[in-house]
Amino acid sequence: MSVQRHPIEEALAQRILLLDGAMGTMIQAYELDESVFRGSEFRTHSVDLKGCNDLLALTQPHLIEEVHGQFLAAGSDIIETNTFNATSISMAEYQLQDCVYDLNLKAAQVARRAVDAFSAKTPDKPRFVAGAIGPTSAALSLSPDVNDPGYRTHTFDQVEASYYEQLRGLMDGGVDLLLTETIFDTLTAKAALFAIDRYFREHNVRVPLMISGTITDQSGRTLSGQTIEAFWLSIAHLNPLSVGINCALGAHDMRPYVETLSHFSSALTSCYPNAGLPNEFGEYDDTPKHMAGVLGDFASQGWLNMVGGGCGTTPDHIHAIAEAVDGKAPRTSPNRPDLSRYSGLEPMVIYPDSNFTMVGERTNVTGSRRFARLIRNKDYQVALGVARDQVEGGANIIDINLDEGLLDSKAEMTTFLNLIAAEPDISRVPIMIDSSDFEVIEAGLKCVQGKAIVNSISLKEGEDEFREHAKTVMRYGAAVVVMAFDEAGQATTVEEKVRICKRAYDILVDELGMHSTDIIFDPNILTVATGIEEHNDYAVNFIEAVREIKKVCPGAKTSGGVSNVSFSFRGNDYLREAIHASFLYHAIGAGLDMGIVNAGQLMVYEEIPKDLLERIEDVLFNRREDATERLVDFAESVKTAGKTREKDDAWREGTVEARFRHALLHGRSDHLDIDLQEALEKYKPLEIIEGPLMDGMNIVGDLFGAGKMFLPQVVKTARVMKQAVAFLHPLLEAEKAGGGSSRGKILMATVKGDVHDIGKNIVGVVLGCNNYEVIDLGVMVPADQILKTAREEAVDIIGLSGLITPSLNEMVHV
Ligand code: THG
Repeated sequence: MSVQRHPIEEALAQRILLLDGAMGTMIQAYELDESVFRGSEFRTHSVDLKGCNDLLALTQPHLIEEVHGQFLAAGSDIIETNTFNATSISMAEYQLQDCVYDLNLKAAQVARRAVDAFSAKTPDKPRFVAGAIGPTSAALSLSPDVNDPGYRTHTFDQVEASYYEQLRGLMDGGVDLLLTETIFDTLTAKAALFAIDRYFREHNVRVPLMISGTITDQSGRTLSGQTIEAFWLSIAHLNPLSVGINCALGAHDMRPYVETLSHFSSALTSCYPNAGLPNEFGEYDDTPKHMAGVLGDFASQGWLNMVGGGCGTTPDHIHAIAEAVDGKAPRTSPNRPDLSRYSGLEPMVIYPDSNFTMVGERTNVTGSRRFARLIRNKDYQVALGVARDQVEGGANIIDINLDEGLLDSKAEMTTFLNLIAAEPDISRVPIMIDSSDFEVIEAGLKCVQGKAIVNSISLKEGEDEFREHAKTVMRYGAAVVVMAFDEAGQATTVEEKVRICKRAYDILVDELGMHSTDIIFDPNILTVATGIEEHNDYAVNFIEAVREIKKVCPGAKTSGGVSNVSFSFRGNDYLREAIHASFLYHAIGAGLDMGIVNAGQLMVYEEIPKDLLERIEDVLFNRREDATERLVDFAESVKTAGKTREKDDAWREGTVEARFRHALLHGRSDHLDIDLQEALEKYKPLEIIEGPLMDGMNIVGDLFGAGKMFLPQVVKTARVMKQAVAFLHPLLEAEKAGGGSSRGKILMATVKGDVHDIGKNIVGVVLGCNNYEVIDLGVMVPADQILKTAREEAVDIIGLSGLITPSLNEMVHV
């Protein structure tokens, strides 16, 4: 492959390049009638063709060339072909699906002619033709039927094939670039990108690729529900020249999204807004002056590499924008740290200081009898509930496995993932597609718009198959779990595990060019305490292998199926959970990044009774010959103890302070009201919050910091705290009513990107009790709203809340 820079990259290093404006609006101005659209070629076509703009490249090429010429004269560096709808899928509406290759070929040639004619006049300033690829009318993540959310009008393969045909025409017509634009459903765009990648490979060519998504409204999401960063993560694998935003909004409303994108995208940034929102007559009102003002400011902020106009923009708009950005430095891409990033509707990033990442295990027909029964009975609504419970229980990712002899696993994977796509509270997290049949995995990859994780591939069948599977994973832009298996079977010793993972790493990274951060090694969590001596080192071997793999495979993550370790104790859930908590504590200490777990059911390591913990750790670390027997014996007693422990009310006998501590640590709110009533005999309402409740919170904070509690457990704690504060709130208000005048106005908000608000809420209550006037904007609050309110309300102080790494950056930004 040549590393020579494309001429457009030379130009982009120098300046902000100008795209063109709207072809559609320009064509409308000609007020063409049916016969003009038909030309001589389609005089007898059976359906009306008026309004089929893409046909004009065939029937009225001079007219299209004239429009291109007007934009070039206005200053456009990049001209888009008139092919936005020129796919068989969209053209079927006019029964023109058989002309698609010709339409694209001719449109590319027309644009080529216009551009070449112009470039000849200004040899020092090259211009470019971008083959425009629109979204089609097929939305692969959305059902057109509200009563059937799993229904799709087209398959991924059909959409891919339709795009491929369009591409043949565009490429044969000589385009310089490809521009996939107005993406409102990322899965459809992925099908286009898949076709582009296939075309490049099959023809051994490559042209720079521009990708432009559409944020449909002020929600900041695409129509299919992705945030701009989740969208970016879904399409970044094709190494696009640029990623940007176009259509739907006017320039002004795009501001926060362009800013966000420019801060994280490692590709160049483009932006071509509509001339405002359509008015009641469907016309666009933003004037050239207005648009140029806003876009010129974006350029001054350093956000832009390419800029132009969408619907409603004319050569006058382009001319004004060209003047506004003239001489302004193009954006330089930020240096992004190399992190593991996945996405559902929202991004999921593993930072160096991230907590352990939990993959929900319950949506697995072999891992859950209940889920298996629901799928067999096609009781999908309840099966979706299993997925939802995992996410609500704290799963950052959900593992989906539908491998069962009696099921059509490919069909079930397709059905279930299509259904998940319609549930934003589930599909906000990335999907881990789990199957031992690679065809099922590929079927799954065709149903997810986010950046998914394939679970799994391995060297089991040798290097050739491994390479083929890995390449397929890369083509879909997914990350991948690699199991420590080779031709000889599953690795059980530390040496084998590390050797196989390193061998796989070298093939993936050095040979295939996979990003190391897209690899997740699973060095096999195997069952201990089976009574078979060879199994005794299984747990400790996994833990030690993780430590080594993290050293020899930089960037790669590690994972494992945690519940496997305790299969010997099936039926004794209490013991199994204690084993998982102990195993995880040590594995995480060795560097384990993620695990497939029952997300809602994690025990607090610190809470495992010490005598039990000792016996568990004897087994996990193979510390004594009789470790298994001792644990099995002990297990009999905790089995019954575990059952009674559920209803164990011994903690109710402690002091009220101790009871609050217990309730917070265990996330229990069932006795909260009684305990609060009792505490009120001793404390003032505010003192309860600042005293025993905060003491309990601090203990939880310390355990969390020490890795002995996980985020979902802490979230349960927060819920209890919230309930306690809610209970005390009216009393606090009543007390305050007698108080003096306001001591100042404080605005508080949890910043964009974060939903955590417990600390903020407590501070708010305490401040309120001290006669400060608190304005609380809630969670996920964008910067502009915070600043606007601060000004309007003339506040004295702004207090921002955020818990996780990305929100820290956002706080700095605000
Ligand atoms: N590595 C990778 N993927 C995996 C595994 C792994 N996927 C599947 C599995 N292992 C991880 N998932 C589970 C899910 C459930 C259980 C174990 C592992 C489990 N289930 C209870 C049981 O079988 O006793 C369920 C009982 C029930 O509710 O029916 O333990 O290692 N990459």
